Amino acid sequence: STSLEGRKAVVTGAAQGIGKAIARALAEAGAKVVISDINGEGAKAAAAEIGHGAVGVTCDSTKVDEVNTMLEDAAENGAIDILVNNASIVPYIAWDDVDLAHWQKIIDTNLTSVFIASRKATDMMRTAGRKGTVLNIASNAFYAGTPNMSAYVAAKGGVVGFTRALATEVGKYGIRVNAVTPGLIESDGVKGSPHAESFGFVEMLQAMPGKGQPADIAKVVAFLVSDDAGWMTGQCVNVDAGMIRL
Ligand code: NAD
Ligand code: 4PL
Repeated sequence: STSLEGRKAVVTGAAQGIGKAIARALAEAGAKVVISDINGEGAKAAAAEIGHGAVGVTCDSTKVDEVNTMLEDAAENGAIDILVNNASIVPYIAWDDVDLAHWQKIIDTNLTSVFIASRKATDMMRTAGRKGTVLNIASNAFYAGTPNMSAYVAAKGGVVGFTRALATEVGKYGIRVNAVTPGLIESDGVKGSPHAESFGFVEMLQAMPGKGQPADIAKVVAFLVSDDAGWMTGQCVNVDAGMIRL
């Protein structure tokens, strides 16, 4: 069933937005959730709001020592069952302003962070003999080549590629690795950014009208990390009201 009773989950970048909605959905399904974010105050506030035993911790997803310690603490001398790699920067930057410093910051935060947490979490799952699962948040911007976020689109393509490769590497241990590619979502981050101006254009491309909400993504994530998706791995599930047809 879709119940996550007794599962230990970590959601990165979950102080706000899509990550917070995912943390809420997993907690409501019965999981013990660690809300990890570089914004520790926000993570603690989100945990208090969500309840169900959720805990908020400060952790920079680009720092290997911080991530390893965060995951060991979350595992409580065992292993976590669910890792959701959600933390990322969602830039809006004209191509003419994209320099090497921006490129490296986005690749580090949005792609290398996924490797860092997945390396540690799947190693811990294997050691504990736990058939856990990793769920990566990519973006439909990878398919659309969305403007004003070239480094981001490249990083998300890397996330899709790594999802496929890691699924192969850890499948023999019963560990599943999947990704979700959201379309434009009215998250906390998007609301305060120029991306909020894109809804009109994006809705024109969607099969169904409306502004995507964090909960629309969280429901699909909750399914993919549950046993109901036990025969799915290496997949990218697109959730965007039909903007992209794969
Ligand atoms: P958001 O900006 O609202 O929230 C992102 C969170 O990540 C913040 O709490 C931030 O503090 C945290 N974060 C940033 N850098 C971090 C780091 N180094 N370590 C730990 N935490 C860090 O973002 P959102 O819109 O909710 O996006 C969440 C995910 O969904 C991201 O992976 C994003 O790329 C993806 N996505 C978003 C949209 C959208 O339209 N909102 C569309 C497709 C994909
Ligand atoms: C279609 O991932 O997928 C804006 C901002 N528009 O972050 C995204 C689309 C954005 C997207 C994204």
